[in-house]
Amino acid sequence: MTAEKINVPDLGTDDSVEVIEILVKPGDTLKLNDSMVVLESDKAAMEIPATQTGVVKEVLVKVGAQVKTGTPLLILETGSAASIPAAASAPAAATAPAVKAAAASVAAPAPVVAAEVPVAPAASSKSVETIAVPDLGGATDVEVIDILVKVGDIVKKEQGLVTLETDKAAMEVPSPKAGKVVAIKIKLGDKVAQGAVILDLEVAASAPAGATAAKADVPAKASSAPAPQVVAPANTFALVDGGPPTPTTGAPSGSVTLSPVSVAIAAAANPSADIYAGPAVRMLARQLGVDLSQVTGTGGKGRIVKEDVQAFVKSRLQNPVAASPAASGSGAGLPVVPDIDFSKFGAIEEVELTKLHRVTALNMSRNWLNVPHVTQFDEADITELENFRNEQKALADKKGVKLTPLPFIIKACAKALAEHPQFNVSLHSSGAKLIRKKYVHIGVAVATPAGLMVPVIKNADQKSIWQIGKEVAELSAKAKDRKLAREDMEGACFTISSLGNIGGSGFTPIVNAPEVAILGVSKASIKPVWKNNQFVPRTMLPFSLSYDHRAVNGVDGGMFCTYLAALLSDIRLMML
Ligand code: CAO
Repeated sequence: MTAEKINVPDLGTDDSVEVIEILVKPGDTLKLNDSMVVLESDKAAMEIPATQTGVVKEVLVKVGAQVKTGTPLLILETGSAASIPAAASAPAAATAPAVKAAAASVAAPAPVVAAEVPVAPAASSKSVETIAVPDLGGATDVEVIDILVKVGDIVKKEQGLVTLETDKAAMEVPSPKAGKVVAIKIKLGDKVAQGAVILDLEVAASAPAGATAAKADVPAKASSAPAPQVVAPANTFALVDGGPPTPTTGAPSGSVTLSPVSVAIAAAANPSADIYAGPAVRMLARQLGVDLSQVTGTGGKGRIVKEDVQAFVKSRLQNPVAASPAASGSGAGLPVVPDIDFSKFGAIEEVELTKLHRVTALNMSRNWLNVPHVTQFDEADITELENFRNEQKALADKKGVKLTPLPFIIKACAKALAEHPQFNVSLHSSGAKLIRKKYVHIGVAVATPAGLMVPVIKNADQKSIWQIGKEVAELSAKAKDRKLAREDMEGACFTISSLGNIGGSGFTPIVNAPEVAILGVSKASIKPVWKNNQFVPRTMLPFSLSYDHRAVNGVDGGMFCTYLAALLSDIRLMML
């Protein structure tokens, strides 16, 4: 064990900066890159990550202290040589790349004002430009967690194109120009670094060189090629003249335009909201399901600190009624399930959940806690459907479609939704109205090794069984290869979760809010059914319908199930 003094890394300036938050206390175990303190200059806030692993022995600074490059921050007790990364042998002032980048942007924020960079005039009135990932301060393997546009979209300058996330922060990459998206070159889950191509943008011809230079009140970085330039996204936060955070829209005179890296550090993870909080606080809020827009910041300049999030959760737990279920996403005053050291009882292994698993778990909890569920069970006599399906097998093979019962069930649900429109709604978060949908898009739960995904069959009511069968196969293959695009998974009115290929005679699916109902399909089997004064063998399909009892009452639920069973028992009814 050695005690190491951990100093403020190179901030790229001799000026003092303020310690605005201390994120660790004596006794805490730090992993590499865990945030230790938050420093704030008059231009940006930044978290200082640990450059070594170890246990905090003493914190040497207080909130409000003015520190500089090299100021001792804390004493860290470092463990065995094996647990200390190579960086530990570097001088104490050595910085992680992210910090260096952040520091550089604090010292001299690179003015990246794409629209005001003179470029050579284009030959035609339109040209296609490649938009790439901007400088991420050296970060690599940054995950694409959201694609905010699709091919054909017309985007405005500074409109978010994709969201990238490191384990420290998330940020939107804004469009450097207005234009039309003609191709998207990355997909969800891709790991990217600076220069990775995001998309191709068709833009109007650039203005002649120098045409806009006069407008720039900050020195624009000259660029010989029309390489992608990046501006700070609208509605992210810069600190203007040391004052409170102010939404930036472009680069107003006197304001500081943050580079993407400092944006990530100062205003990570929720680019749309006017929230002043660091990445660690945002991550905590995400983990606890707290909407930061509802939290009052008590830190300097109204900054939300961890204690604010904790106090918010505490108050909601003590007064669950005050929590608006629709808005908070949690809203139940439930005690937390304790973590237990299971190794006391036998061998164990800890397995990290994938991001998809974590998101699914969060959504399941949110839906389970917010939606008052009722589940009804029924079964449909699909003997004739199965006869018909088997008759079509040869044709299905010819068409290259795997004709399972599922496309028929999707089609029947689409028809049942059209006939029972009270199931094709979403409740507004105000609780004062509902939104009726005039389209019928049906989600299908697909289990993949990475987790559960729900691609959507759009306008299922207007499609043939063949089309639906083909789409289910294509979308589930895409899901399994993690190739689903955002638009493949959005817009569902109703979801079907089929365990028909697995077994079981019934289950209670969880409503995929804001939808209000979900169908669980179990395995069909031949059963004796009392008909015409005798038992006859019939193929019976068990199914269950869970619905949000705020939107749908029991009678409607019963009628929906009965109607669905009738459609599946006699598929000719679907044509009426
Ligand atoms: N009863 C009896 N047999 C059924 C059936 C049912 N309800 N549903 C499907 N089958 C049969 C099919 O006919 C097929 O058999 P054949 O090859 O002999 O025709 C076999 O089961 C396999 O079907 P499949 O799974 O390949 O195709 P599908 O259209 O039924 O389902 C898909 C497609 C993507 C939904 C499925 O592959 C899948 O991922 N299922 C998991 C869904 C899930 O995870 N649900 C739970 C989520 S909520 O916790």
